[in-house]
Amino acid sequence: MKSFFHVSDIGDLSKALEEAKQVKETPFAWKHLGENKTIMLVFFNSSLRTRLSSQKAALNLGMNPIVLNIGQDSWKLETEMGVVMDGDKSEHLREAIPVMASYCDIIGVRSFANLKDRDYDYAETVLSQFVQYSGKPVISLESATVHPCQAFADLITIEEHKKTRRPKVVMTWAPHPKALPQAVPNSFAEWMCAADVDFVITHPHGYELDPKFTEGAVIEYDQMKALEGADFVYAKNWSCPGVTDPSQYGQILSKDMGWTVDAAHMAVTNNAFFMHCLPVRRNMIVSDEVIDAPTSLVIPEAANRVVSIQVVMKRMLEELQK
Ligand code: SN0
Repeated sequence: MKSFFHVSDIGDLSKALEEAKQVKETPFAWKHLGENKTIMLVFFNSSLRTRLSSQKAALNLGMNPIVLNIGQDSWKLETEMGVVMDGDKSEHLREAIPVMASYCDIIGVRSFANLKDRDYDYAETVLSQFVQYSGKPVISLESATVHPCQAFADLITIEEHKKTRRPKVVMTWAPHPKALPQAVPNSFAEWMCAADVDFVITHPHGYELDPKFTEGAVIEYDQMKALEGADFVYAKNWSCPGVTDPSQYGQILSKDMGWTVDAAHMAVTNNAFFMHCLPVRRNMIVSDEVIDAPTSLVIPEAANRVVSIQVVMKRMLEELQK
């Protein structure tokens, strides 16, 4: 695996899930693979789960992790080409990437959407520079438009908890005080469309995700109708993806608290499990009673972040051995 951005990068999903099961059962069985290998984890934005699970997975594989927080531990980096660097950015990615690459074997990058320029974000401008200038395998640790490590962990969690062969999975938009990226819902949709599940997305009008991630999904604007009979409820806020009106890209179109997932929403489901990638705003996205119920999977879901990224790192290390 040269890079990990999309569900297509992992290949056959049932094989990937089987491998995840093995990694979870015997996490230290591949400790030899990472010997004398280094992964550089580069963070342009905050992180809790991604940072810790990536380091843990690397250590499980015997690999050395190096973490760099851009702008805090390092110079502020310029990401745009052709600009006069007379501002506060001291170094360009064009130099910083090959330098970082010379110190490691794999690179993981977290770089959120700026939510100002849709074309800049959807071209994955920062991540593609890492691919172009590093010559190393690159993992998206949530980039402008995707969060594949999260979506893979979500799929593993659904596989572990499903009670029917083909469960109904509903992703619902929920309100949030800030404008958030579409990376998590994009990837969740992309992975669910590829998985063996009935997948429904519900959101207010104007929040339509980019169709390249939602092909095969049912879009239902009536949230209650969407939730009927659900086996898994996946809540997430995202800002306007600008699909129908590009001028609204990155904006908050609704803060309708009627969309907050509460007991009344869960009552129409098939005693569904509740999921969220975290961090979550309690009583905005989900009520306390729903997230604190035994059917809430937020903690096992976060624990599976080690498993998903360990499968990805393991495959990259196996590739490097060839
Ligand atoms: C990020 C997002 O993409 O929605 C990371 C999720 C893994 N979430 C946030 O930035 C939440 C920030 C907040 O203040 O609630």
